[in-house]
Amino acid sequence: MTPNEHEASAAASGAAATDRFRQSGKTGHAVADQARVNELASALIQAANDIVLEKKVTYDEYNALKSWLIQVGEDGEWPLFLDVWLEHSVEEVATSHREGNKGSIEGPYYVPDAPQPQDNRTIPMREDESGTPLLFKGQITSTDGTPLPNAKIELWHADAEGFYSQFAPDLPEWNLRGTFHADDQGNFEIDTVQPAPYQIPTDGACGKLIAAAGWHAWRPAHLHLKFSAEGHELLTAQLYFPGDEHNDDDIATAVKPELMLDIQPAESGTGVQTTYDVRLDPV
Ligand code: MBD
Ligand code: FE
Repeated sequence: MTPNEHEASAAASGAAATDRFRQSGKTGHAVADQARVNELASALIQAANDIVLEKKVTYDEYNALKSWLIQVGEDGEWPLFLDVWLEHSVEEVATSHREGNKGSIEGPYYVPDAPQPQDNRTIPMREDESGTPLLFKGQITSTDGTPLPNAKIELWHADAEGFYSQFAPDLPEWNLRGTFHADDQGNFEIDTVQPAPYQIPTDGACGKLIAAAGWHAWRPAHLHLKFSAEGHELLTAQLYFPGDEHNDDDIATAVKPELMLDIQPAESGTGVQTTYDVRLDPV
């Protein structure tokens, strides 16, 4: 853990992400089917042993792995580690049957029940929130084109310095987190600001691995979204900004061409705007 409390330390954001996961209702789903546990655990152990034998892993390397795994836990970075390096494949399996819009991983920083702004339009932000104003609008329909009145839109994203509220210090609790509803034609318009690219904490176990392997720690700037409507599958997505230098080498492998926004100068004259239409799969 870093002694500097003013930074978004790995241990602090890791602890927050671990707490969030424990409160999420996603825990405790023990896989009851013994045959399935046997199948998955055996395959994972076999894959790890195959690597040791094939790569001729030494005792020094084995012990480095052991201390690193211990540190992942101490830093609370299991949610970060899994969501960065594994969730994209789970998401692919979970959504491959869909005909509607592509989704992407949820990541470690979602918080449910974000406030619904009174104007159903402006995401909670500081009075002097920095960043390019962004009007994000679109229409939510079923895959057959039927508008989905009152569909729910949850939006959360980093600020213009790349920090997420509730996972970095000194930010208002719900900064840049909001819940909105589409109108009777499924249309929505949300005012926010453009997020900055996100760098995974460099001072924790995940950062240590990234440095040791000579990788970079960046995700391209992104909006996180959940779209939901009665009778339809929940769509968890991320949307990206053309031109970001990390669109092609996202550390979390969560970019898809269908998730690229079309960013235009705002008709209002201030900032930018983008239209993104969403088709949800019926259940
Ligand atoms: C993020 O902001 C994120 O979206 C993911 C997937 C992992 C780490 C930080
Ligand atoms: Fe993110």
